[in-house]
Amino acid sequence: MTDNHAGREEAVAGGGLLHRRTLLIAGAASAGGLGAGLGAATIMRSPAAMREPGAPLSPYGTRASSSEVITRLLPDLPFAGSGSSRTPLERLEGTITPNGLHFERHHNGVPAIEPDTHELLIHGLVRQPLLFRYEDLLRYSRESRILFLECSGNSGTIAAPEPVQASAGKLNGLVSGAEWTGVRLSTLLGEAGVAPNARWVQAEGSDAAGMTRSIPLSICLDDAMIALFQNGEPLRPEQGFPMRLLLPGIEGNASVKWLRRLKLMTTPAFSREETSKYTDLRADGRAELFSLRMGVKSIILAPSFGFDLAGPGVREISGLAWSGRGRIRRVDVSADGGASWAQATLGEPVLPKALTRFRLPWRWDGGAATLMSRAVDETGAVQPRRAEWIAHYAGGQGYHSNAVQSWRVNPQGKVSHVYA
Ligand SMILES: Nc1nc2c(c(=O)[nH]1)N[C@H]1C(S)=C(S)[C@@H](COP(=O)(O)O)O[C@H]1N2
Ligand SMILES: [Mo]
Repeated sequence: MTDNHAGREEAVAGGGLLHRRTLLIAGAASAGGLGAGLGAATIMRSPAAMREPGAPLSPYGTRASSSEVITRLLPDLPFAGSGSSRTPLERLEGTITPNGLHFERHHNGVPAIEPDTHELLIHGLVRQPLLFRYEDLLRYSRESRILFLECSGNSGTIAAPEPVQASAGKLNGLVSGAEWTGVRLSTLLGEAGVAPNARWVQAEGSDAAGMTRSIPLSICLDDAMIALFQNGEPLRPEQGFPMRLLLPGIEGNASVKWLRRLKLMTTPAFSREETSKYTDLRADGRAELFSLRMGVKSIILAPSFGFDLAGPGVREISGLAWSGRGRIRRVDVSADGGASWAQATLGEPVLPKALTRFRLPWRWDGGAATLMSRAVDETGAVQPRRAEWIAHYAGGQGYHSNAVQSWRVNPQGKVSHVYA
């Protein structure tokens, strides 16, 4: 038994799922593939690009002129102030979202903030209140972490009575992955001196929404960060320039952008964003308040809605998985609507609270197939099936939607969103 499944296909579950170590070699096995019929002369002739110097240096790179322009997915009727744009997940590869394609969620637009005049105040139950200018924070030692950021309302349409027919990004693009660099919040809180009776920290943004969220002190003293850079560059205005709170694994709403104030308190403030909004009413009539941690989740991006299959054959199923509790342990994929499952390969390194890419080869025989993915995280938490997720909540739940999603491929290769 070799470890490498190159050259042979081992079906490991129904519907044509192949062992995860099956090597996909496009075209080589099919008729008219690589090499056949090409004369040496054809191969040796140097292309035009080799016969003259290329374009000069440029101060800021651009896309390849022939490549498709990938943009954020904007709502059909964008209105000023509150709204969101989504990351076109199905058009991207790997796990890092380019800065210009990071999803946006603003409650009252993007404020124009001059870093020279912006200040961050830490006050309340502290030994000494402190005021930090942007340039003060730039002098602190920094750390970088690759993390996902997901809006609590992401994938909320999974609760709709009929499956919404839209692309994976339209349905799930309120999540992005980036390398964030900044200052550990615990360092700044340590300087201010946390009073023994402090339990909560209220964060406030300096946008016209005056967004405030109360966050348990334990999270602020753990891995919370004041982010100053995103994927190597200063934060984009849309992501909170000059500084934002970044809470790994926590619902996006609490990562307050354009951060101006942190107040230490004994209790939460019970602001609008943590009472009338971002509270989850359960089927048993009780409400989950401060349900901050994002659940274990995965979505299939290839194949997905909008990318119909041209014909039968071997292809790769791929998608993203993440969990607010830590690392992804495994992702299982089904091609027969959940009757059987096969384990996918996880892209290394698998980082805690970050997007993880999964892949699995699949031979589509041209029949109807229902594709699903189900993630398990390192705490053993399993992504719930849709019925299970729906049953947990009272009607109308749109937050913390981490239910398994399904794509149906019909015999014509058309991909649609289904409930299975
Ligand atoms: N000050 C402020 N912070 C904010 C928001 C906002 O409107 N104002 N939106 C929140 C919500 S709901 C989410 S999901 C994330 C989105 O971050 P992003 O726009 O960088 O993707 O920011 C959060 N922080
Ligand atoms: Mo959000």
